Amino acid sequence: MKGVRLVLSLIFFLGLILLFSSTYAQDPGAPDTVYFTTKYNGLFYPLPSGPGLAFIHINFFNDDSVAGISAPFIFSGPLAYDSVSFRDSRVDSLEYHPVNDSLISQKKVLVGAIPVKEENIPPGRGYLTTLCFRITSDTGTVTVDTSFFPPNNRLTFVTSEPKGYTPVFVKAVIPITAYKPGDANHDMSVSVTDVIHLINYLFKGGPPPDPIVSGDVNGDCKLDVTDVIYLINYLFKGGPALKPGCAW
Ligand SMILES: [Ca+2]
Ligand SMILES: [Ca+2]
Repeated sequence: MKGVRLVLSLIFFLGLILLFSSTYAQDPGAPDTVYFTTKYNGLFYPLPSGPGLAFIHINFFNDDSVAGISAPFIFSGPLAYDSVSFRDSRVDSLEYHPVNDSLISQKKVLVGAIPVKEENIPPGRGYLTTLCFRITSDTGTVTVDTSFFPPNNRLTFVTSEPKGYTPVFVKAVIPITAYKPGDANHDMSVSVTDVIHLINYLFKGGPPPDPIVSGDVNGDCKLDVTDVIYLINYLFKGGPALKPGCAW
């Protein structure tokens, strides 16, 4: 009986090896890559208002067309998951870009992109998706890594053959920086000097706000003259409160 079990186990493992060697072919051509970006190279915690939304963009590069993507992620650090967004994504036009966050208690989320009726995803570079979080501490580091997601999802791109391969993956390690909305010169108070700092940056070649997201006081994800006006109204005319900057 023991012998039979041993033989069965051997057959099982040989089968697994064959399966993986045929399924996980070499990536043809230049290595396809999955990597992370944040708009201002960091995550930002607005003081004193507390957590604003933070965005970690998951990008991908492929030099051949792709027939399917399975991308499971695991994250750690002082953050609470909010949602997954396909805004500005290269796969947003696909009917099927499923998201599975049923394992979010383990800090895992699975993102897929599968052209069913559409053409394969053409070669290119840009967003796959964006993980949206609330940062829960004004200090620390957030990491996002690839993971395994049951029943059988690992980071995989599929060619049209269809063969799967694992793209190069660049793990994200992102520091958290605290800031006060409107405190463009980063002296921890908001005053007319910050108005001038913003004006100098926008119109006179001066240095950017530090961090740059502190200048987006109307929270519209852009830094322009409307932020200068908003800040002036807040300081001099009892205008509405400064908003945490949007770093989409
Ligand atoms: Ca200041
Ligand atoms: Ca703005």
